[in-house]
Amino acid sequence: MNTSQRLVVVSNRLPVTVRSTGINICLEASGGGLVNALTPILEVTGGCWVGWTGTDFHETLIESLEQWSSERNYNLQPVFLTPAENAAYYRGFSNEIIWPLFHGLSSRCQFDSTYWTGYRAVNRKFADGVERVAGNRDFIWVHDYHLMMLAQDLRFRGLRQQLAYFHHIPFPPPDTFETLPWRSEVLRALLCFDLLGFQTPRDRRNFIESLHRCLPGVQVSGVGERLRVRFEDHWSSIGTYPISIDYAALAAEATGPDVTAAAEKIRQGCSGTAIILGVDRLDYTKGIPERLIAFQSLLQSNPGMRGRLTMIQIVVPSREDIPEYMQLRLRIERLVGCINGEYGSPGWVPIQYFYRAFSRTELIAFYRAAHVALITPLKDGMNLVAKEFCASRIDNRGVLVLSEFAGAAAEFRNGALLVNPYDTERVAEVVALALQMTESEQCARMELMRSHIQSNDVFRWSESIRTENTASPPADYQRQKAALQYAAGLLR
Ligand code: GDG
Repeated sequence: MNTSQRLVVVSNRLPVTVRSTGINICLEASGGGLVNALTPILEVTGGCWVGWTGTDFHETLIESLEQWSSERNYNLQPVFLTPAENAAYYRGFSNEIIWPLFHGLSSRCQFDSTYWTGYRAVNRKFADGVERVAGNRDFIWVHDYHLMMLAQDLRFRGLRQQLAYFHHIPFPPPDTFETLPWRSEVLRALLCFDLLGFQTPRDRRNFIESLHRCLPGVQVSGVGERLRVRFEDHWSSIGTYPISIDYAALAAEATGPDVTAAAEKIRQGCSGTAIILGVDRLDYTKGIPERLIAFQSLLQSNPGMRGRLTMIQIVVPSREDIPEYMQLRLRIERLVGCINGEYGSPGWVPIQYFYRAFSRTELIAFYRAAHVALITPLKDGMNLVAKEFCASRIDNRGVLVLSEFAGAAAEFRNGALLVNPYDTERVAEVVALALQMTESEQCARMELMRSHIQSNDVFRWSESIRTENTASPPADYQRQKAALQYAAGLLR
């Protein structure tokens, strides 16, 4: 993409949250790194964002979205989903098949073929939305596992624009991936993108190995960070682009008087004890019960530490309509209750537990108040909390204890203390080491991580994908279209 090219972003959700106040509809901008990184580019290029509203068809909402767009230099193109489409595409295929499978937890998958049918249909619905807004010279950038079939659907309709895809979650090893009943259909569709981006070299390697395993005839060329794959006369560039955060904004916000006052209040609320912090969306991939068990083990084997440290665990509600997530919440709350009941003493509660989202200011205050950030997902595409914790540490203090299975571990090998989240006794030992780390070692490690994030922020991330050279030998679109039609015929 050249930087003047109009950008069309496609993601599962629009960058706004719809709130209904009786008869009125109100739109609130969603926060987050992706929205912050992409909206300036959309503004400058007069682009468009295509995504689900989170609702079924809604006449008044269309007017509200048009009103929103008219106040900015970019448009929001809504996709509406019926409850049945939501159940099959989002709750079913995305959350009960791809999410657990790609995080290496295949025993949790529900391989229901109606989910697949629904997923295909909704990807076509997104293609309708993209086709409605895409201009000839646009750069179309699709995000994440909800929309893996989209490029194939768009090529089917004859769209020839540059199509890029970024995969936010891990890509599993071939032995895991090949259990997906629709493995070759998914890979064929992904190879209709001109550019495929992954979080880590390991994800990209797993993808390439899965191609070799499941798609005979695929050709891979190149070495190092950027590879090129040829399949049925189409070339795709495959690269590693670790996502990041808006470092400058976060570091600046962390110096604010509101944050400083809130951090002080948090420390006082823990009676000056050392603070170990966990911040996660409610999800079984985040390893929250395992982390609580590690903390329990720390208290069990170090009686001298009791009363001298506090764990703060923030859990942000997520996917609450899925029974498995509610069971996870209950499990976490039972564990917190057991540990507090067993080890607490008058004036000291070992775990402060919050099941809600905090404001940005409050969240940064938690980051600044903590002595140790304990981030131990069982598997994670990147984990932005780890990067946000470091960016907030304007004092260059604090220790990051990080799961070796988080994408961020690939960048923080020398700064963080890496742990296997399943090895709860070792996690407890490493937390004990973190609490004893000298200030000079904390400083050296934190500086290393902060300067890495500063020079590899979210703007650099989006720039590196937008300017990637995807130039490929001119595709023979007629042949490619015929191959796609043949593949689709096999699907019916
Ligand atoms: C997916 C992938 C990948 C958390 N608590 C509060 C709050 N947060 C914000 C954090 C952070 C975000 O939520 C969580 O991001 P993560 O990266 O940790 O995890 P996922 O939501 O699972 O994201 C992940 C990511 O996509 C990007 O590619 O890193 O691997 O799973 O930004 O700040 N925000 C507020 N209050 C809270 O209490 N305001």
